[in-house]
Amino acid sequence: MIFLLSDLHLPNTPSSLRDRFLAFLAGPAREAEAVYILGDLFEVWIGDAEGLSDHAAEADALRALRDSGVKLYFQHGNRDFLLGRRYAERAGLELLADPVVVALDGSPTLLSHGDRWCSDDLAYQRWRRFSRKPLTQFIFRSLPKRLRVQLAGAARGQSDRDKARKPAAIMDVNGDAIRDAFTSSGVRRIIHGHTHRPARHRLDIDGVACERIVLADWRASRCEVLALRDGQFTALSLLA
Ligand code: LP5
Ligand code: MN
Repeated sequence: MIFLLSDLHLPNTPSSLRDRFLAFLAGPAREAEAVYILGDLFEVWIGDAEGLSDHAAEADALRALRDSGVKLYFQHGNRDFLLGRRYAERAGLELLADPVVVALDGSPTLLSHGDRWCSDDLAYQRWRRFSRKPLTQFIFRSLPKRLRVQLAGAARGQSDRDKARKPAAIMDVNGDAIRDAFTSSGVRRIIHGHTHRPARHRLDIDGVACERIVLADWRASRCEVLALRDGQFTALSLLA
């Protein structure tokens, strides 16, 4: 069995979502061969030093799961793209490129956080290019914690204000970007998160039947992971 999840947005304060994630790691995840976390596991990430103390419980639980023999993979989201090797090593996470093709149950599958395909959201794509530059990240990482907290808060505030004004359609993936992703990778299946629009879309790409699966974001009323067993996908709810 393989589990895939994304967009938990775990805060650095106690939360029911964190409790459910820890219970998942100590429970159902133990049955898995591998767990793929496709980004935005954390609400915001300003550096590994802060992450190691604020998210020590998650690191310990992930590490215990890894030590029990379950492979753990992590892709960066647009909130936690600064998660680095130090935290990954501590938590037993293998960092994956975005996008990446992996064989899931024998079928090549393209995995991504998904934000790269929201190409109609020009303001976001500008921010994405800027914030992913090594120089930007180098400067940000060298700032004192107080300033990094302030800047991350400013970016979050601006993002929320901008989102309130954006048409919903531009915050979804772009059809041509998805078509390009299918044709350039040659896969028949894409799995991603980010858009908070969980669904299974069947598509015809140049006469080939393809599928795009969108993972669910977590909230108080929905904590869901996608399970793949014997070629079948099912959503597993973690709400008691
Ligand atoms: O995250 P969410 O769901 O609100 O919306 C996303 C897009 N927004 C973002 C911005 C993040 O929320 C900010 C997270 C910061 C974490 C890291 C620390 C800072 C590192 C700094 C550099 C290394 O990803 C949103 C999309 C939406 O998804 C749907 O796809 O629309 O995009 C935007 O809102 C983009 C805005 O239009 C512009 C971004 C504002 C940035 C303002 C800069 C001010 C501070 C400068 C900091 C260096
Ligand atoms: Mn996201």
